[in-house]
Amino acid sequence: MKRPKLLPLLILSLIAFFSAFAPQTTHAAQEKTYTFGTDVTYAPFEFANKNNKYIGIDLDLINAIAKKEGFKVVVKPLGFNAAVQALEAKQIDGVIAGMTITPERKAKFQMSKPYYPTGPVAAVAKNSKLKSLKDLKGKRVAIKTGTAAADYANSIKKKYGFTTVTFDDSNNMYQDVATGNSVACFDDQPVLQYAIATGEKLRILNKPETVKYYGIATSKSRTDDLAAKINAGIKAVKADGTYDKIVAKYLGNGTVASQEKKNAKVQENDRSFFGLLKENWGTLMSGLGQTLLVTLVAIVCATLVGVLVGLLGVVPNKFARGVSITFIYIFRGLPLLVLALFIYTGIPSLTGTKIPAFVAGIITLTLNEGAYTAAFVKGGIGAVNVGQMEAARSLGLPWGKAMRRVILPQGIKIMVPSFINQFIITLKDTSILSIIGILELTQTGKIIIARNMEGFKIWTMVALIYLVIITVLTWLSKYVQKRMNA
Ligand code: ASN
Repeated sequence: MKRPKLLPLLILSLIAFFSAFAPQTTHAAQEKTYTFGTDVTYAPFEFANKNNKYIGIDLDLINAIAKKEGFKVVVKPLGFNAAVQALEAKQIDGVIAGMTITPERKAKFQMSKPYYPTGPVAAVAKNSKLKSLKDLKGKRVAIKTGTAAADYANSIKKKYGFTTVTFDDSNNMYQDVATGNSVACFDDQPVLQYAIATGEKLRILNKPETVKYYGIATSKSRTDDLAAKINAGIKAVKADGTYDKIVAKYLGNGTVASQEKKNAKVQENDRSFFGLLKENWGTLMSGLGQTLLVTLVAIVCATLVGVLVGLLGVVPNKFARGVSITFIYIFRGLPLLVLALFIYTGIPSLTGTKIPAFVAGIITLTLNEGAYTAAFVKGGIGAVNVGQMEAARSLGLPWGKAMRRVILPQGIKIMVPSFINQFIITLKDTSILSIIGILELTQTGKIIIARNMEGFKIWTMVALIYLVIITVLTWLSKYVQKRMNA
């Protein structure tokens, strides 16, 4: 039979592959794309709509600015504090998240021209008897990490004698007040007003002491003209009426009544478990897709690293064993969350090079799960009777061959259950990566709940999806295990 002409085929596919990545010369490709971090939910400035698409004044504003100034934007809902940290680490180009311009922030970041007036206030449950800040004495108050409202609350904490508890997003903070765990929360006036107008059972307690403004933050050390473009863009959209249109689109004539009408429409949706499941199915599935992708890549990388480090731990070489012990010690010892933040925001703030969230997530899981894998690989080999190695060696087999032919086949059988266990743990651990903004299943759940406040039903759905996948994974592993033993 004639051999297929492989060489031309190979060359053709290489050309196709590289041309896909070659710089495009079209105009569109020359427009620079900038990434902006935003809050998970901060309506009317940023929030997910019914189809889980991000909308809001901030989103429309940055898109209008980009259009005017000829650049492209990608907006990532990281959560406010995480977005600010990502900007500090230069992982993103800017933050647009209802971000108050404060002297401290001006010192740290390049803050744009002001665009919307704001100020921190306290809110209590609608039916609460509290009347003023004085009534907060001895009570527990909710604040949100890293916000101007939290700084304000902390600054008057002593004077009014309350204690604080911290949340990562506004929605959780409001829930804490609604359930009565905290008697009040501190957030920005326009955001609280909107939340109340759209059905949140809260009441604003006081007036802001001073008027502040929202601005868009970029990094101070940039050498390009992004900050100037943003300022020029804000000026242009304010001058030509685009900005007013954007605000009117979300706030209507600004009255509570118009919001209540909108809210009534939302209530018409099917709020039953299956209604919500149907409505959010696509989003949940895309989150699951990301979870599975991260899990799969991480399992492959962690297994490779783990087996390698595990083997290093049993070779007759002190240095190699030292490397193995240190690796396991460090990466098994570090909490996954700390490791993820260290890689995603810690390292880039030192080196100045971006690490995409997906890559940072994979590195995190590879190091952590790899360390656990290394430990049981080492243990599995160690569990094979020492007599076996001695016997193999006395038969004249060199160490490497004895390891491969005699010890490993027995060791691997011992390790299989641990591998299965580790795969399942890896799948579950991906949820921690929601902290660095990977849109996996858990983060997807958070975003949906931030929009519809259906915590119980949505977390039940998320939990069920995890359980289904873990069950399938377990069955699959058991099947492989049986085949191996057959
Ligand atoms: N308004 C907050 C601040 O300026 C930001 C936010 O919660 N999205 O600190």
